[in-house]
Amino acid sequence: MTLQPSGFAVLMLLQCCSSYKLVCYYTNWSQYREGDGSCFPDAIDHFLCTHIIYSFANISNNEIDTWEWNDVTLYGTLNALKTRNPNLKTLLSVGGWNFGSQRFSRIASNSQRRRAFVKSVAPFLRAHGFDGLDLAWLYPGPRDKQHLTTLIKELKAEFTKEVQPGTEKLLLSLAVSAGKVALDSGYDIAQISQHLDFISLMTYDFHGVWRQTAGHHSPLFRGQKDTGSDRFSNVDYAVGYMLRLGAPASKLVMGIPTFGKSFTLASSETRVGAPISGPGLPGRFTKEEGTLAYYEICDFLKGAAIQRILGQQVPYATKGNQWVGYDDQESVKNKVQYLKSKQLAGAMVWALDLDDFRGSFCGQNLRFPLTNAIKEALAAA
Ligand SMILES: *[C@@H]1O[C@H](CO)[C@@H](O)[C@H](O)[C@H]1NC(C)=O
Ligand SMILES: CC(=O)N[C@H]1CO[C@H](CO)[C@@H](O)[C@@H]1O
Repeated sequence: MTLQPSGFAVLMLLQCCSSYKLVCYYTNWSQYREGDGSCFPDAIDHFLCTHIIYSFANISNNEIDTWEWNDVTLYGTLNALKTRNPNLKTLLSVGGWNFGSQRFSRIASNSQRRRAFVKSVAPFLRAHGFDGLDLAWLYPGPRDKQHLTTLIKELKAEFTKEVQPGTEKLLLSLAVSAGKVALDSGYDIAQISQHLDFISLMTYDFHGVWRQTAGHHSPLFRGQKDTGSDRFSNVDYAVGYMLRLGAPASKLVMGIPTFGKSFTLASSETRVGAPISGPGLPGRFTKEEGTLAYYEICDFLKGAAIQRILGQQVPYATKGNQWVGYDDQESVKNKVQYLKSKQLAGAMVWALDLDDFRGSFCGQNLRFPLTNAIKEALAAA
């Protein structure tokens, strides 16, 4: 095969101007963490991410609404970052775990309620200075599949209609489960992809206490002992599956966690697959069993034994009866290499407030060490 000069020129053009997305979530509840855990949007470096997503907004009387008493203030703080970086895009995410799936079902399945919601979104986003909406319906079930597609189509149509001269069209994104069962039951990926600007694949939380053994929650590749349905529980499988389902690589954003999942070991065994008795102890700041922020992990690593899971290309650490699988600068860089090799649109980070956003826990005096490592790897040739 010979490369025509014109084809070559097009190729050069594409390479010269392509840039990866770095989509970063900020959570509304991180402000309430104690002491150094407390994170407000003004802690965010305005050049760190290409997109920042504020989570979560509520839906009240079928209309998009705030969640926290001070959300409007925080929306302002976040969107003020754009005065210092005019290329930064901000989105508001609606839904989340506490919101639940049922309330989304109710709205999406009824044309009047759907209409009310769709109509409410653009004015709300514009009033608060956002550039788009992120849907965090966790998770649509089999009966929601068609309704989700309709909801997305109608939002897209409304955003298209809403554009005025001098304003840019509002962005529309969707956070999607990376679990095969959830993907099969809840989403018509080929259909919805057409109407979304990007899709954030939540490629983490693959391993939890339900598996009754210690294992990494966001391994890049399948583990040696992952048989049966466990063979779907890794980043590589989820990305490949999304592409096979018809998600264009150019719209797919791969999730990278700045948190780890921890377990309490049941015996003196500490390797991957060791028996566990339950989730790990809560972190000093995040106070949730089984989950640790990267900055809490940095503390944990002092005096811990650190191992890398060779085939899965991620680290874990053990200390006493605690076991934590997490990502570090090396593993996130490696994940970025991977997503580039698949020509994906970029990386998504959950969440900025779980990275070492003060730069005071993980050494190096570097704020956002993991997100910065992702940014650098995306920018590298
Ligand atoms: C979210 O909306 C629901 C439905 O209107 C309402 O009951 C709930 O109180 C709202 N939550 C908050 C935190 O405002
Ligand atoms: C949607 C959502 O999870 N909102 C959270 C905002 O923060 C408060 C904590 O203060 C949570 O209770 C909400 O659930």
